[in-house]
Amino acid sequence: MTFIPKNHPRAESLLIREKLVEGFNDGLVAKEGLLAHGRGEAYDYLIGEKTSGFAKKAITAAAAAMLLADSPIISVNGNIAALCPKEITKLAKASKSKIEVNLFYANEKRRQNIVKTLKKNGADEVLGADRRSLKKLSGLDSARRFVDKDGIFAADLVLVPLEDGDRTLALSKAGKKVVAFDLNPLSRTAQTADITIVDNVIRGMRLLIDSCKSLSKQNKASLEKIVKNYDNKKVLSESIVQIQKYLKRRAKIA
Ligand code: PTJ
Repeated sequence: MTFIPKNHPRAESLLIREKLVEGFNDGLVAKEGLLAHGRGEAYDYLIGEKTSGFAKKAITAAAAAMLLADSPIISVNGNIAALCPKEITKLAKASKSKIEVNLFYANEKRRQNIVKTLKKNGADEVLGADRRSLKKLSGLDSARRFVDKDGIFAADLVLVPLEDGDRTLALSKAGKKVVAFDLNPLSRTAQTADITIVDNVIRGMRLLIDSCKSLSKQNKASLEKIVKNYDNKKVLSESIVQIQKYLKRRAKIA
């Protein structure tokens, strides 16, 4: 791993980037995943590289929705497997969710590497690797359409961290609630999901685990109230306004 001096002004961002590069070298991340990360970095810069109030609201609603779901599932791609494998397994436990590997750039070796990494980081079971269990999700032409019959296919809530846009709509049309992590509030995923966490998965995932743990002590009625009062359009709009304010400040016209 490249040495990043601790006092480098952008050390944190560079260290996250290194995790991706390491994930690529270890056969977890697709080449295109490195580009996707760069896009995320740009938006992270624009939201101030911190978890804002709008993301915290979405995280609370996401935790409540996951706890209320009958069969929640976390969909894992190469980038998320490289960035937060331990957090995925912790979140699965805290929210009683299943885990499924689902790739856009389908590659058998990479799929197996991701399963191994998740298991090494504490996952009991990882779906999506057994061809005999796969079914087609309708309304989708990409490789992502192949989903496990006992996993994403049967789930009532799917967490899609760091997604390309086409699948969220297909999942929604199939009647599933979709929770997404996406630093780009303008992306199709962000705009289509029921709950969009506009935050870096590196920060937001930990907060989501904590939120699931603390909300698990609450009763069903109060969890339902959190979800009912949540407004994703408003949260997305707040994130766009934050970017606008940031740019105005930098342009010194505010
Ligand atoms: O491993 P695979 O084959 O399933 O492929 C995964 C990628 C990510 C390559 C694939 O899903 C893809 O091409 O995604 P996109 O269309 O580039 O979208 C990724 C979205 O995630 C973009 O909107 C980015 O802004 C956002 N993003 C990138 N890094 C982060 C992020 N959001 C949250 N946290 C990040 N660290």
